[in-house]
Amino acid sequence: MNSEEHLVRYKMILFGNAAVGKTSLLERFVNDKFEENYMCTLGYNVYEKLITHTECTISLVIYDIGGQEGYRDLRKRYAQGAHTAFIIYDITNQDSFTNIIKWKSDLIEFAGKIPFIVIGNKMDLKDKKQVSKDKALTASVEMGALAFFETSAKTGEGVEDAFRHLAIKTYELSKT
Ligand code: G3D
Ligand code: MG
Repeated sequence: MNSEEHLVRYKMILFGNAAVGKTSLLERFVNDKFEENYMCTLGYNVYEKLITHTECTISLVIYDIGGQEGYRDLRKRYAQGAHTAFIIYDITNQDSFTNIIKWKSDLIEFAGKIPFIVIGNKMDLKDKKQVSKDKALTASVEMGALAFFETSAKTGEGVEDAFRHLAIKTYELSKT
């Protein structure tokens, strides 16, 4: 069976404080935004990206929460049925890192025990860095994340790798 014949589809969500770069990471990663403003009354947009793997093609259907992300009810609806996730902080903002624990408990409460990876975004802003890579890596392992990546939505560094890694790991885990 070739990879085109075998398509798997995952709903992916992005959790993290406002302004950590969720939308920017998506815009960087996804070339073709599909159904722009789809369900905007519910406060989110949906994107799709295909990832080719040796055994299959993975369709990541990625939901981006909008400006009303402060509302718990909206986040709950946003997360329902998700298969995989990013938990994102901003490397220049200590509070956004402290909160990743809270984001993980919301994730489990709303979507169940799904695979996720931790992302430290804005790595281009090295001069303003507040969260060390070592500290973030340790926290990620303790939280049970599949992996930890630093990224920059601005330069693109690490972005493709992070999404690909998550998609492929999610698929591999689904086989076990
Ligand atoms: P959100 O969707 O998590 O709320 P956004 O975050 O994607 O809207 O990004 C919030 C701000 O951070 C934006 O700036 C955006 O340009 C900036 N940003 C996002 N990712 C990066 C990055 O990797 N590097 C740098 N330097 N900036 C980034 P504004 O000024 O529009 O608020
Ligand atoms: Mg956003």
